Amino acid sequence: DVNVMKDVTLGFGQALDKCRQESQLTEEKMEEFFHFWRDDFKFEHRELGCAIQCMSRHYNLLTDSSRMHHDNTEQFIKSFPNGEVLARQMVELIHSCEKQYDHEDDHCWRILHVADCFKQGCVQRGIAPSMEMMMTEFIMEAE
Ligand code: BOM
Repeated sequence: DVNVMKDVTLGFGQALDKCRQESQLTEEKMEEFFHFWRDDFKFEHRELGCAIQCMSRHYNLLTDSSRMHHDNTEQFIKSFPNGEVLARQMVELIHSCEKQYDHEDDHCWRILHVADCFKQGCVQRGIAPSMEMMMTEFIMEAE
């Protein structure tokens, strides 16, 4: 459900500020994390992969080999309202994306490809939130 994905993204996105410095992800490359869902968003900066790695670590969602920690990720998603409706589906989608890019040894690049694959999978499954939805919620939270 798109509402669940909106909440999970905004929750996950809370870690962006903490991760900007170590990942070198400047505001020109990504202003706010929810821009991830824009139709025209390009997955081209390695720094974004590094930032997602840092953000995932912040929530303890990665294993020692920088792959998704399945149980922790499922619990993280379930910590949001109605998260249980998407948790398994998201974990399976991310895992199938990880398998496609397992040959990539650079963690930042691999995670960037996995993130792109994850987004495409969400769009195909109709669980990707619209940009309008993301902006509205983001502005409401800031007020
Ligand atoms: O192999 C490393 C796994 C990294 C997972 C990357 C998945 C895509 C994350 C970007 C979007 C996040 C939105 C919600 C958070 C889901 C946990």
